[in-house]
Amino acid sequence: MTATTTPISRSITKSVLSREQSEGVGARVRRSIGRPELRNHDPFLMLDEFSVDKNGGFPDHPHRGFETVTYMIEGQFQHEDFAGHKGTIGPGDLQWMTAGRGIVHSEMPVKSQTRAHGLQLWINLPKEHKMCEPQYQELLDGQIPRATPQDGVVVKVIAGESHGVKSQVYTRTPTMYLDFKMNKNKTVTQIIPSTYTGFLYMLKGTTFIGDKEFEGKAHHTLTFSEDGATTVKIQTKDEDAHFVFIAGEPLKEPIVQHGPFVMNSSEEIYDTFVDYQNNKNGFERARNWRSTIA
Ligand code: FJE
Ligand code: FE
Repeated sequence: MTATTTPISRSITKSVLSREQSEGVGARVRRSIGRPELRNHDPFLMLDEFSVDKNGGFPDHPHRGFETVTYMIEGQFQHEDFAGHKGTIGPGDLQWMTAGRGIVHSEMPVKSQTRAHGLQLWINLPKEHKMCEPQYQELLDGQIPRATPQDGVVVKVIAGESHGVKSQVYTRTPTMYLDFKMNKNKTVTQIIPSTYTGFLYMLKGTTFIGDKEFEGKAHHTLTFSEDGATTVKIQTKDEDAHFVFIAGEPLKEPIVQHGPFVMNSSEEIYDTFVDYQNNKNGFERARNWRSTIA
């Protein structure tokens, strides 16, 4: 018999740099989750740090079977869908969109500015929610609760819980999404359920994670060990840092993805093509629809 002990803090198993690549129309993205080295990070499908100028964007396109979470860092971004849902989000604002059975929409920067910069996360939906009615949860920066575990550490709680502060966002896939701003020379411990997979995506500065002080720098994704530990220890040294902490319960269901459609089998993907083509089963309003912002 071998005795195994669960470590206190998760450690880092992988560090991957995301360089800019082209996506959409004239948009640049640094792809984190979803790139070859970071595929199948169940329940997460994709994380892009996007940067779009007034000539670029993500014009009319569909989604089915998952959620897109758009979090703005800088600039103004517009959204319009085939049901007439329209809005603009600015720095610090959040749009949590459950595509469910079907959304067709356009995501474009507001034209009168130099650039729109943010993060878009794709979260897979459990089998029983893939064909749900679409839903939006929109939060302005000021409506997102903050935890201040100590001076010089501010955590925006987008989803889940940090230091006693809870988000009201409804997650069909259990998810934590935290935005950390840490001054230099700070140490903070974040609690994470033992079964969650997760990672940090660094936006600015340098962090040191776990007891082995694994170094994380800007535009790197740092994946957590899956060893059942229920904390992540995060330190800064001689630089301030800004990063997002994303974790969730793996669905452990088959994933068949074709671009913006993510289902459990190739039959369901085939049915999705037929539905999209024939404006059925959630795509009714796609018939002859064109966005006015693209
Ligand atoms: C998409 C290509 C795409 N990253 N980041 C293919 F570009 C997209 C897509 C996005 C996207 C949108 C925003 Cl606002 C931010 C993004 C990819 O829209 F869905 C497919 N299938
Ligand atoms: Fe989209």
